[in-house]
Amino acid sequence: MKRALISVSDKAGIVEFAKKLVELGVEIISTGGTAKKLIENGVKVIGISEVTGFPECLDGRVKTLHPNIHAGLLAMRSNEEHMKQLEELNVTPIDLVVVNLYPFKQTILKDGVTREEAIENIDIGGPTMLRSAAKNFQDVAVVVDPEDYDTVLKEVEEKGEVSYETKFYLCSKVFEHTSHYDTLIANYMRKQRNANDYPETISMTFEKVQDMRYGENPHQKAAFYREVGNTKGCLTNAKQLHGKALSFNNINDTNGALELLKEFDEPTVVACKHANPCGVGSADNICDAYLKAYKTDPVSIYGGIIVANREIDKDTAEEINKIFVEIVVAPSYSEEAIEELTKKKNIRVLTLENILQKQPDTAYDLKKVSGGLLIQTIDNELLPNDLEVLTKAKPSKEQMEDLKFAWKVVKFAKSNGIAIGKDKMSLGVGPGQVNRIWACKQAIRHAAEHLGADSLKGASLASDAYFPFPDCVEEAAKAGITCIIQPGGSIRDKLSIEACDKYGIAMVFTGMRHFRH
Ligand code: 93A
Repeated sequence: MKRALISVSDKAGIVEFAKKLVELGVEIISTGGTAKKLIENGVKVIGISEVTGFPECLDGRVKTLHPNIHAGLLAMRSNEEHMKQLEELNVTPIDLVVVNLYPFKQTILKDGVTREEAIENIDIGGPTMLRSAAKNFQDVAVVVDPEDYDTVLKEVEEKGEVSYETKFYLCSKVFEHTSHYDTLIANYMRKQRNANDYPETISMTFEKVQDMRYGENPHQKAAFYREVGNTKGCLTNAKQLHGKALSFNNINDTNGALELLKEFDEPTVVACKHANPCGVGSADNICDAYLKAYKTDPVSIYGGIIVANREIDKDTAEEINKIFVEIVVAPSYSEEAIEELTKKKNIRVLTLENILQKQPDTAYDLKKVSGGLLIQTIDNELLPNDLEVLTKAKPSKEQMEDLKFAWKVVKFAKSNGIAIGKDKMSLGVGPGQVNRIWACKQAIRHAAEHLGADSLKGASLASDAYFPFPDCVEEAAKAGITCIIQPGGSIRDKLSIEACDKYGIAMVFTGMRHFRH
């Protein structure tokens, strides 16, 4: 290794790295700011203009974009003709490129950043050099990540050069890095157009949060990635205060619980199992909300996930600790609550700021299918303003509150889903059934088993999609349910309305459904 080109925006560790290279007999070419820093720290460098014979110009927009650089990077050392041409053109080969790019991501994440500022931070010369060097990786080592400085130094020190395997590894890292960089630019541009569209090709990019021990099952490998951008209120921003690292299923299930929690403004607790709500309670204080969520299903909550939208106090922590739960997420905890919860080794305790912040309407919802990806806008709606009541009985104000509560719960149950609620408490949930009557029967059974059949008298039932037959109404009537909310829209709606009228049930049509698969 004879010649290195160093041009970095992130200058961390660069002085030490360059110094060692010089000690190993490598000469260094560098650009404006990088050269200045190196010289200030006593590293001998050749200015880029000496190599290009051209001044850095246009406020630095043109620094390294020159054939003297790119011929030096792209010439194949094993190709005699290439090497002969370099000699004729008086170009010296470059063996190592150290480049990290203008901080485009950091720039667009700044509050109030202008479009001009963002655009000025699109690096042109850097990715061009990375691409040239990576294409010619057999002859050029290319470092884009300061984490790799030591590996390169060690190999140059030991063998005088970087091994093929390391160069290939570094090259693959370059293309990963530049495509991430370009995707951030493409996404920024799409957002600038306020486009919520579906282009012919779509690039998305994520950054790793953590590796996981395994996936949905122990024989599957897994990692967790975060979106780049505003992820306030998202699980990727939660801070873990106690317990083992979250697993794949923990993350997926907690996400489901959080999405439901975001529908409630008053103190509310959601208990979830396998991403389905098993108990939901709202009350004047978080402890009562927890007790409601617990009571509705003291069996399923065991080993489940609890998310709360208010600070967890001592009383609530003591209640939670009476059973085994996997995860608790809340905006904060009182000191005594933390002391109480962390008595248990196996509980994971997390805080999440902005817990009620929803994703923006422009966010995409993604579903992976074999060989493809389904993309849709997220289901950010709850209820339309104009609800229709076609039954003789009309819901009272209180019943309307119960219906809305059950409707929120059913929105986040897997389809086919039915949820029953009363007095700001879910009584029964029947999620993920292959036909609606089973979901209905399950929700009723759930309530009857844990709270007694009487709990259903005067309760409200919500269905995530329309009733294809009046059988759910029949079932609800038998249980003593007095009002129902459902999208409507079946060709047999009339039969359901007639059944409601027969039993004195009030039924609200929403005109909006909430399938969740
Ligand atoms: O403006 S550029 O796209 N034009 C160039 O020719 C060029 N060459 C290197 N940006 C260019 N760079 C970038 O400058 C590097 O990728 C690096 O991020 C930065 C280092 O500049 P300085 O050494 O002046 O701090």
